[in-house]
Amino acid sequence: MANYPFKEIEEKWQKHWMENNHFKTVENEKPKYYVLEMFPYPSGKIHMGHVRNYSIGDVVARFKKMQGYNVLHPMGWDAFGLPAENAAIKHGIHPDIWTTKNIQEMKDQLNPLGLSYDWDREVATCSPDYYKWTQWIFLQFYKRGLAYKKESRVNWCPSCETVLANEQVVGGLCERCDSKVGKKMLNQWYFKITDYAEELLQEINNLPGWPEKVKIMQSNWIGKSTGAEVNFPINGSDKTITVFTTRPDTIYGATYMVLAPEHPYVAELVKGTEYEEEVNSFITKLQHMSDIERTATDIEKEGIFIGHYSINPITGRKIPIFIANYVLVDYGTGAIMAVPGHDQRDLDFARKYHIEVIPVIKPEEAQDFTIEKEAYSDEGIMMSSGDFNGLKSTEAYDKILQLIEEKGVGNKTISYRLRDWLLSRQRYWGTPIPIIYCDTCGTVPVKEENLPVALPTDIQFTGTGLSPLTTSETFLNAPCPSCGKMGRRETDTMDTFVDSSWYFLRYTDAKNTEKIFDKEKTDYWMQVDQYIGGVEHAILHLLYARFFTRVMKDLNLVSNPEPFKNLLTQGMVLKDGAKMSKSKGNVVSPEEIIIKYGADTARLFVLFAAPPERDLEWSDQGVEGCFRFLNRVWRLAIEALDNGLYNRKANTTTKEDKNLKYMIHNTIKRVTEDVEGRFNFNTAISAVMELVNELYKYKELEDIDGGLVEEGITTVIVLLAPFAPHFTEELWAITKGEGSVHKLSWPKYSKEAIVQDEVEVVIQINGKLKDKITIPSDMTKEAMEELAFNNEKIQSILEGKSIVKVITVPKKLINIVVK
Ligand code: ANZ
Ligand code: ZN
Repeated sequence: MANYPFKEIEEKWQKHWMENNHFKTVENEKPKYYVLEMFPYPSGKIHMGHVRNYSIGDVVARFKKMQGYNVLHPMGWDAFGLPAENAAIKHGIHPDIWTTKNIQEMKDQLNPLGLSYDWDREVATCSPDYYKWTQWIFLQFYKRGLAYKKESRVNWCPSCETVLANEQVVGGLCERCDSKVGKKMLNQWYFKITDYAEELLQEINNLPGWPEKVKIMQSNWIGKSTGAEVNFPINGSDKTITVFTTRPDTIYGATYMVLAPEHPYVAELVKGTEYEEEVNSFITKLQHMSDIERTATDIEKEGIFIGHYSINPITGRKIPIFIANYVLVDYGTGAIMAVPGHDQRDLDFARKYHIEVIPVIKPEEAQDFTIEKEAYSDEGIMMSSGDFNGLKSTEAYDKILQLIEEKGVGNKTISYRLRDWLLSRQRYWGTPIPIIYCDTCGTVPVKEENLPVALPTDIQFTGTGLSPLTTSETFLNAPCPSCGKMGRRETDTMDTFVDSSWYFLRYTDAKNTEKIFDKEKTDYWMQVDQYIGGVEHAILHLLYARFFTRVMKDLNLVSNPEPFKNLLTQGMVLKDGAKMSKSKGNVVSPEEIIIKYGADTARLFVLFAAPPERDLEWSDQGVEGCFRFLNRVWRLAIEALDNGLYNRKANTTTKEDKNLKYMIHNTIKRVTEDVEGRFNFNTAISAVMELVNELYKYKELEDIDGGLVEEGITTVIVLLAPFAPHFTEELWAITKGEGSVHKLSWPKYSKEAIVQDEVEVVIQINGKLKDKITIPSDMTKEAMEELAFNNEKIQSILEGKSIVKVITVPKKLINIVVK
């Protein structure tokens, strides 16, 4: 038989589903289920990673629908961002046109996959009816003091003359032009995510449906440290330097102090001294290093003595002050007391610059304790620490902290690594920040009724550091919302992470023109029951989305402060062991697979080849195998129908009948359990494959039950429906003649059918396993014992021994105790 006509079938059903609004969703009485895949950037091309992501989501959506849920499964576009602007500069095509064209092209590539999206809820973050609300959120944040402007040190590419996000600095170089990236002071907009640091951290504990590794990454990113701030007076000056330390117990071992080179005191302290020049050139040199590089453990520690000393407020010891590459200005207080005995970075530095090392904590059993190349960072017993000697370091920690507070030289504090979120971008293709600057009134927010602040079209892409918006006369000048005099608009646009921090809420009420969304609708749909996306979003996107949702909860816009109940981070698609990418030239395009085998095979393969969380290795044979499997199911169903197998009456209920019945229902059980919660689509599919094999064997028997064949084939079709939606829809139509397989209820297995009436029992001698036998499960104790004693293996072991007693547990074991 020829291959099944996938092309015809897939086109037919896609058209049918579309015309019949098959995937339209409205709120109703049923329990709801919201499944969401992270929306794509409209690059114009769908790749295998997308196919995998969306196939996973689609199986969940279709499965839950069959389980009786009202399923929300929307799709949209993360449509602002740099590539559109680069295309504009390079090809002279307007970002709007470029983006719209790409969205259409991607839709044209998505539709052939048969995904069950409700396209009526589509959003594109670059459309004014979406970014109007992004601006509205900005205004709410601004009112609450959660959006503010500050002068700060940012990554600056001197060649592109623009600010870069940390992620755009690769190995100290600009992602776009490979120039060395520097630092520059600029006035920028921030979101005060640090206000929510503690909440965002604590509530990670209430996300049982998130992968552990993602939770750990978020915790580390927030990076809470408890410790103390301690004031060290500068010798011969009225200034004090405050350090942040997590180890007050080591204060007796502080042998020098380090300031971040950018610490505001540094310039003052060296001004006009012999150190000034050297310090300045050191700072210039460091500007080319990212914070990540500077704090890497294996980086060469470098620094300079700046000619001053400070006084340890607990010991009175006078210690030299350095600046060094490894201390950052925007963590803690930008200054540290250096304890080389117990901190590796300090030790490396001290050895290099011949600074004294004083160990103040030793391992509990140690006699003569010295430090060589490795700092001792564990707990232990205090030494060289005055009155605290001999105490456990954990006790000394509290006592020294107490002393610091009593003496009034410092206090307990908490420090977070999380920084406020810099959202200003000097770019065109983003959401304009709705602010007007007025000479009289200062910084004035645009009135809500005047939103959106629309992106103008009369702009030039200068390719320099100024936002292209500065070139638009129509945009730039605007009356002050407060006094009406001519003011000037903010020309920065927002980081695209802002757009994607709330799109999942807009889907619940995507076409609302009056409000950002109706609370009743978000209350009905939220939380997202299952969110699916790449692990590369484990930190920023997911943290920002959590932050936004928390703020919206505080604004009473939503009820649940956590947006995503369950999170699945899917693995990558590899080929020849490497991630598929253009640069490696190992890309398999979804289009070519769909043309050759159809979408159902493509879907089946990406779901079958690996569990969703693992990386998936592309295999042409694997794809071929999935295609063959579908054809095998096709032939089975068509042949059974053509040969009248369904109508064949059986006379007996044979052992084979019972076995097939068992297989059918056990497959339902396995697939249900594998798909539900565990998302083990690969084992679910292989369970169906086993059932198909069994049906092939069964139909060759002489005496078969036609009803059972029909039940078996129907079960295969229904169980495969979420995976291969067109294929199963067509087979359903052919074999049943009416209805949609996707509107059926998910099958339930019969408990009776999966009771095995045979069980395996073990035979033991003196409690040791000797043999296993299969017996009817209702066999009596006596009959079991008789079988055991007639077993040849057992007889030979028993020879010459005397039997003390026999312990028999029905359905489990026979234990013969001998002497
Ligand atoms: C003395 C000390 C002794 C420290 C010791 C550690 C071990 P976490 O845990 O990551 O928060 N530190 C403080 N501010 C810094 C900055 N701006 N740049 C670089 N390092 C900084 O790290 C806190 C520890 O890192 C602080 O505690 C401080 O060194 C250093 F045996 O103080 B510690
Ligand atoms: Zn004004």
